[in-house]
Amino acid sequence: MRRLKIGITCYPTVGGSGVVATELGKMLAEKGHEIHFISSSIPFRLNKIYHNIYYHQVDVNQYSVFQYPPYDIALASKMAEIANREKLDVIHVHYAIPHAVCAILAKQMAGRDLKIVTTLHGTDITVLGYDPSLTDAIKFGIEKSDVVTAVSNALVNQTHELIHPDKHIETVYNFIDDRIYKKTNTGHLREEFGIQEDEKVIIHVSNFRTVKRVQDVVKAFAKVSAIMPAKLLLVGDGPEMTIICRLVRELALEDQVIFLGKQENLEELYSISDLMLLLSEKESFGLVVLEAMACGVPCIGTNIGGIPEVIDHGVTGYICEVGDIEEIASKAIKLLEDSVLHQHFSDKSLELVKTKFKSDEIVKQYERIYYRLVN
Ligand code: GMT
Repeated sequence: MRRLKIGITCYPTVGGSGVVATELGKMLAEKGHEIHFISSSIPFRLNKIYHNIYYHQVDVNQYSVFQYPPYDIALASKMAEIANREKLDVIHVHYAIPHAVCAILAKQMAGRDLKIVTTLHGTDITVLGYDPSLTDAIKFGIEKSDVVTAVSNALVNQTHELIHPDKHIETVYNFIDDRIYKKTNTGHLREEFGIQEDEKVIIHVSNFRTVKRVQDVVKAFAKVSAIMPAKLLLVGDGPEMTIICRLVRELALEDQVIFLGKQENLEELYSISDLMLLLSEKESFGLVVLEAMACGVPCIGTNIGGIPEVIDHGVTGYICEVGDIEEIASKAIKLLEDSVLHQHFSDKSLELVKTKFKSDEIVKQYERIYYRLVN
């Protein structure tokens, strides 16, 4: 098979879509493909020099004549420049708007047969899809892409229901690098965080947006900690943080909740955790659940979007209704009190990551899509 030249555009800042795009690029590069990241800053997971990976920065200048900086035009222009100069075969964009629309414009500007693969990650559909001023642009971005993928079956269905594109959308699940996400020996962290021997550790990782319902995490934790000694690790930061701090104070949980803010090397934190809670009201996949499972941590998630495709209910964790704090807490207590059940769920979580979400297989799925287009 000939090696491909692939452009990748994503939002480079912290977020699951940027993580998946970057990890995919890194794995494709390891397989010999030439990868060109085109984005406004270096994707945060691209933290060292990688053979076969190039980065092209999109400069968005602020001109006084424009009310808003012309990011989309600058991106399309950079995509066209790189597509021609590097003779890209494919450009793989993450998010329909603006990235798929920019790629379509870039293809016209470049005047070459650049193939466009678009991956939908959720927010472009589940949030922007409700904005009538954007639905036509999303539909256009999807229909004019050569191949469109989504990160869960739920997102495929939602896209059809909301946007009605005349396009087949394939599910390609997210994956994690299992060389990084695995149980590591970080017992010393328990001591450093002041976690006692007999305390169970619950973890939540998100960007603290309202859709993540972090308040439910704290409320469910309050019920668990009334029954057994426990600590809650809150990892991440975002708009809900002030409300969460207030809630923790109101529930008198200051000594049990550890606010860690944004962190890297999450595998170290998962490795000291007994349970992960992701209780969102919108979630096309829930990458943090997969990361936790890869470190042997059972998860409780909500019955929305792609979460039930990631957590196998009653096997690797539990699925509960959004906002059902009683049920979430009771399932958490059941799992944390029964060490045999917990070990079983932990083993099954590891197994699921290595089968349904096997990174090699998922990267091959993307490769097959690219070869289908260029051959
Ligand atoms: O969840 C977020 O707020 C970030 C967002 C993103 O763009 O990175 O995450 C979306 O993409 C991730 C990677 O595919 C998924 O794991 C998340 O479930 C999805 N978020 C939502 O659907 C809300």
